[in-house]
Amino acid sequence: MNTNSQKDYPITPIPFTQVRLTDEFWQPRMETNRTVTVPYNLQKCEETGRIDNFAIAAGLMEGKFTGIRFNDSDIFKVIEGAAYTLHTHPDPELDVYLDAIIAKIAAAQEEDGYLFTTRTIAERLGPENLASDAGKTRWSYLKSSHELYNVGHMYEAAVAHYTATGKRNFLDVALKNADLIAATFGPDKLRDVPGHEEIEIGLVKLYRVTGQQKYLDLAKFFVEERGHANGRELGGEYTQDHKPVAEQDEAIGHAVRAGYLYAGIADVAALTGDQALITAIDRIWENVVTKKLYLTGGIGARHQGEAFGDAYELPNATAYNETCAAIANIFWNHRLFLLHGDAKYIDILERTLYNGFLAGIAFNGKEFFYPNPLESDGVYTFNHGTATRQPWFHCSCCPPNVERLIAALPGYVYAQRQDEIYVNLFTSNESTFTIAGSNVSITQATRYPWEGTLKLTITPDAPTAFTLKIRIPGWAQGQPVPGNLYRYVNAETPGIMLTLNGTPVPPEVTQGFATLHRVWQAGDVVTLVLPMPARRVISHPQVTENVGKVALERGPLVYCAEWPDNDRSPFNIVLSDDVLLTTDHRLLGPISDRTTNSITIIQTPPPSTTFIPYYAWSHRGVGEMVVWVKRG
Ligand code: FUB
Ligand code: ZN
Repeated sequence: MNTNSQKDYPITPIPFTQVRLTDEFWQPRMETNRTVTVPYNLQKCEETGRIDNFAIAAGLMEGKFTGIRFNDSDIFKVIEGAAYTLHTHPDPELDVYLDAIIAKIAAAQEEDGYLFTTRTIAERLGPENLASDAGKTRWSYLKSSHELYNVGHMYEAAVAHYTATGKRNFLDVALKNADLIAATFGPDKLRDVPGHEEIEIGLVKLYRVTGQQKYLDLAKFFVEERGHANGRELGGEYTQDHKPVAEQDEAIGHAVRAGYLYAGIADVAALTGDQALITAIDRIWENVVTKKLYLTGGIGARHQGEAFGDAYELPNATAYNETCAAIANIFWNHRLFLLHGDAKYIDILERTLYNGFLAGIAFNGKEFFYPNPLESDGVYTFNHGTATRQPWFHCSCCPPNVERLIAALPGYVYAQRQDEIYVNLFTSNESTFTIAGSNVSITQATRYPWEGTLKLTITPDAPTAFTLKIRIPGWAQGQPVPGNLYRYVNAETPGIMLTLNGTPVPPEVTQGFATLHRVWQAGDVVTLVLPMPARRVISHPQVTENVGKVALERGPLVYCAEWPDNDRSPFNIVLSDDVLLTTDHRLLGPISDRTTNSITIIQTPPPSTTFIPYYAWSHRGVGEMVVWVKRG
């Protein structure tokens, strides 16, 4: 591990290996992820030639390059997710299988560390193997080649694999490649940047695991070199390469690229203390949450360029909202929380997690959305050729990305700053950590997101003084997101109740956290009640598509109206402000399994209108769905 006494995030996540989910919402999804999605993604990588590309590059088998120039990255992400599952569920068969794939990856690596299967195959077997836009020679077309993007994912995967297994077989491949890149790029070397960011995050992970400064320096170089035309043509807005990062103030261009860049900037800023980068990243965040964020936490409004739109350009049916962009948004907001300690970032993370992200994968763990619109007529084939989830894609960045996030989800629940513990996400779990020299366990019991009651049982191995900081979500305080992009029609907030060992404690909320400091004794119990009425939300008037419309939320969930639950088209629903909204538990018809016990919002008197959680839409065939209905 890195032992440098350098700057870093002041807050550290409690690792996912120390948090065991026991809840009914996420734990079954993690199990589906481990038992279905991981093997499914591996099988897809086999079937589609993604693994063979490495074997062919290595000369281990005959064939030709198949697919897109960045297909290498998909198997890296799948390995990363699989490695996380090995931590918690040792699986010798999976371990051996991953080693076999890693052996092919290692064999495909060129003598000097270069790894990019399409070029290696092209050089061995002929130029027809060079995927389009890969660039004629090494590093000659970084704007589009994805040479640096692919290996960024490899670094993340290799660190995950090394951490899970203790084996260096993958890490050594990654380091050899990173050493080549560090020897090639830099202020006195080749001054160019990746056209698709991602390597910055990967390099920081390599730095953390090895303690080698050169990897952090390289990440810093790639961040700072953007927007500087030192002997090259700038990539422009699409790749966030239009002006220096420290001068940027608007989320722009391809949304996944942007999200990974912003996460990478946060990493570099935290590790170097660079205030100009922190100011820039804060400004860009402000821009997103006040002008470019969907209610679901999705980002990237336009299909064209998979890109952010202009301020308030948030169309519903044609919303792109790539699942990978939601994931990037989660990564970015998590890092900003670690930097600033403000709950508003976890609020955005939570909104994205339960809505814009979770819709991206079907309950069965093997069908996926790439774009995530907020409205569908059941006809427009927004999902790269279909109007419902698909079992993989030709360009299949999203399915492995979903896998790696779900596998690591418990790592987002808690965080620690010296003798402070942050309770960020609400989900039943058992966790252990060390604080002020004591071993402490926290058991969290809740039916979140269906109910807003939370019970925390604290068990230190000896009485220990520390501070417990429990997030009070913005939605519970009458504000869906910071700023005025969205607001509740009725901002009145029912009282939040906090008790300690049965005695009410007035919640003192600082930076969005209720703070309790005391000498904790084994068996201390804290309860938090966050009332969860169904609430109407409206948009800023400049979101033209939503003028005269209203959406419904309950707790962290955004709701939608879908065709099977309503006897009229969801497009014809009119919801007046005075009609009573009641909530109910119900099973979503034929898609019943343990995870589908949903809450609906019913309009009385009849005709009732039923809304289901947005993440659950499109499980019962193809048809109409709307998030924003007419306000009567
Ligand atoms: O370019 C690699 C990935 O493919 C991007 O992150 C996605 O948006 C998709 O275009
Ligand atoms: Zn994607």
